[in-house]
Amino acid sequence: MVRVERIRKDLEFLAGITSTPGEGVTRLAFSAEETRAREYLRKEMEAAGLEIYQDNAGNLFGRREGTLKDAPVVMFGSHIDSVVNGGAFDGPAGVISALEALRVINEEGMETVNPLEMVVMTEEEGGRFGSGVWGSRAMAGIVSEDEIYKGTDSLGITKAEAMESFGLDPASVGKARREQGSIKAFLELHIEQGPVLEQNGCDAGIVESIVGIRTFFVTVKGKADHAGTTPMDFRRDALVGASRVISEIDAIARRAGKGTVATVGMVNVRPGAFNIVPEEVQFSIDLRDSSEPVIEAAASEIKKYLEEQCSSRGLAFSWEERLSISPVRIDPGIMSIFQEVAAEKNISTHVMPSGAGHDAMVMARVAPVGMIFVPSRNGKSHCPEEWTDYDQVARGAEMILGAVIRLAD
Ligand code: HGY
Ligand code: MN
Ligand code: MN
Repeated sequence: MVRVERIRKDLEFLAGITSTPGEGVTRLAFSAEETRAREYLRKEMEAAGLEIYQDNAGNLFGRREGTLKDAPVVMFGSHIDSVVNGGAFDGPAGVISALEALRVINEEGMETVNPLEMVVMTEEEGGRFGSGVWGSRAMAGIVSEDEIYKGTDSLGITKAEAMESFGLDPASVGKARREQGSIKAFLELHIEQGPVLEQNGCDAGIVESIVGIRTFFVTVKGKADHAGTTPMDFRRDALVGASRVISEIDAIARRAGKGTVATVGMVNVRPGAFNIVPEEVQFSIDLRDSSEPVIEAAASEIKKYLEEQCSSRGLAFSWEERLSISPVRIDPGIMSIFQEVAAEKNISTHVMPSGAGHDAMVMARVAPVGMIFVPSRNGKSHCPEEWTDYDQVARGAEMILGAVIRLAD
């Protein structure tokens, strides 16, 4: 049996490692906070008898050998990097469930045929460099040179520089790629980040599909001018143009499809003074749907409207795609394993889609994946109010434990 007091201790410790104490968890990729969190996890992983290693993308692994040495590994875990001012459970709930499952396997001296690896994925959120699911994309072999050497964080630091300060060699990221067939299954426990489980009074969600995600960064370029002396007809105001596009993005998503969502979460205005006509505006677009063609159509409609607005206002623009991950269907075999385990352990479940993106949707390129959710109080996430009861995490951890044992035998 997993032990909820250990899960609580781990999660409370990690919740305290943040660069914004009192304002939620901020633990960005390759940061001092992530380093401290990893030091804690390394100690706990060692105590659980795991062989610890890090791959060339920065993913941290704890491995337990099986009886069949080079058999494909059963991998499970999640991430510990967060969004800015985020919550304490998005990511860590999955990492600590994996750790606790391995503690139990170790304490009970269980043997498995396949080796087991828990994983702490690197930069799932993309909160620092704008392109997330980095660790799983490195394992799937779909990272780009540009994002390593060109993409920068808000301080102008490139991912390459951040990786070097983290003791990694950015040029060798390719070595993190996993061969097809080398991973028997990848399992992830995650908080639901929505209200469905709570509304249905269910202990756990069994995920059946994960939405596809496209993110873009758009820069609209106009002309800086004096706010007092420049007549309205002579202006090339980048912010007026960008704001027309941003409100149309909302309308396009509402028209596109039932589950289509689009979010403009970041807007930077330059030079950003009250008495200067804005010269340049950069904004992000996060577009999601369970159907790829719907995402395609919405993205091209947004781009077309951007072109029209810019040409009619004498503005220029750049359109950069940062992330493009296809929608994923979860392996039905793994879903039924989760159902069996839940039934055995008297855990109530609800089959559901995931509107949030996760490493599991990328890992589906290299292995069959399975995903379960544990409830989020009031459906809140990506904010300091994010909460899941520790015994709810423990029930999810029991499902991960049961599924891992089945898959590794
Ligand atoms: O953005 C997401 O869906 C996830 O929380 N990274
Ligand atoms: Mn998240
Ligand atoms: Mn997450």
